[in-house]
Amino acid sequence: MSHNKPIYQFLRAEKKFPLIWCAGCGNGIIMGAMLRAVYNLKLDKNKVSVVSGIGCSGRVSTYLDFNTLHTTHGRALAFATGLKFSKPELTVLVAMGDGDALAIGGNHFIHAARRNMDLTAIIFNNQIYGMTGGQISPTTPFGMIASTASEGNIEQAFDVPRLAEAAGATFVARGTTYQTEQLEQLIEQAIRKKGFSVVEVLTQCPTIYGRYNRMGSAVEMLKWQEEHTVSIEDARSSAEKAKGKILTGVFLDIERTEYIAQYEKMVEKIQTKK
Ligand SMILES: Cc1ncc(C[n+]2csc(CCOP(=O)(O)OP(=O)(O)O)c2C)c(N)n1
Ligand code: SF4
Ligand SMILES: [Mg+2]
Repeated sequence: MSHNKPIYQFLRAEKKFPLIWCAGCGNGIIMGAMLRAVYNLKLDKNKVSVVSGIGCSGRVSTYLDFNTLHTTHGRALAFATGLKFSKPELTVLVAMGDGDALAIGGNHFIHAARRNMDLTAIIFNNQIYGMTGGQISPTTPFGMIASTASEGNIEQAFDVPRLAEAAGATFVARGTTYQTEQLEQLIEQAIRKKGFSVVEVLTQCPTIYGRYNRMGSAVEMLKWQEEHTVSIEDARSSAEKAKGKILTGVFLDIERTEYIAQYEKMVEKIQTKK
């Protein structure tokens, strides 16, 4: 277990706590996993940046003592792209809600993946717009209840790993707030990757999504994750275990020239022509 690591140095606890997140919200679990991943990689906190959008998840940048940007809804990847381009020495983590990353920010998401900029996108997928009271998002599963879907969602949800892979990401993973050690490792691997990395995190929102869908307490929602997910490795070894389950783990880890490296090659080519 790695729960006692001194990650407190990365928190703006004295200035910014208490958190606005509801009791039982999974966002703090994701934040903890991010911090342990940064700690494990021995990154200098002055060379780490966390860029977030707007939403409950977006508040994460407020609480962290890195170089942080709390940007506008859907635009975190656009800000992060500019930041990484001007300061390539920074490790840039981009924290986004599911609505943030895939609805209003959907275009930025697919183009950041296509470009393969060296960013780590972490999607806090609570399957709903939490902050604004429970509208459906592009990851709300079919049939689930939301403030804008009182009879059940009639839209199909994105399969985030497949979307990220098709758009061009070079590292794609899914974790959960139930499997905290796996989540920490996935984020660590994603940060290590030179290229556009995506970690989708299934997280519980007991206050809005859980209440609309009568899923019970935060603990019961975590139990739901335990019962409804299976690691890719276990799924490979047993089709029976995998039946009807959501897969977790690394879906894709490939090499492709990263955007800034490609850009530098172009500059060199132009300069040698002179
Ligand atoms: C341009 C713009 N449109 C709409 C909003 C209102 N708004 C704030 S947060 C949010 C949705 C949040 O959902 P999600 O991104 O899933 O984050 P969560 O709160 O669930 O973490 C919306 C629609 C806004 N702030 N800015
Ligand atoms: S509304 Fe949901 S996502 Fe937002 S802080 Fe509360 S539990 Fe978390
Ligand atoms: Mg959300």
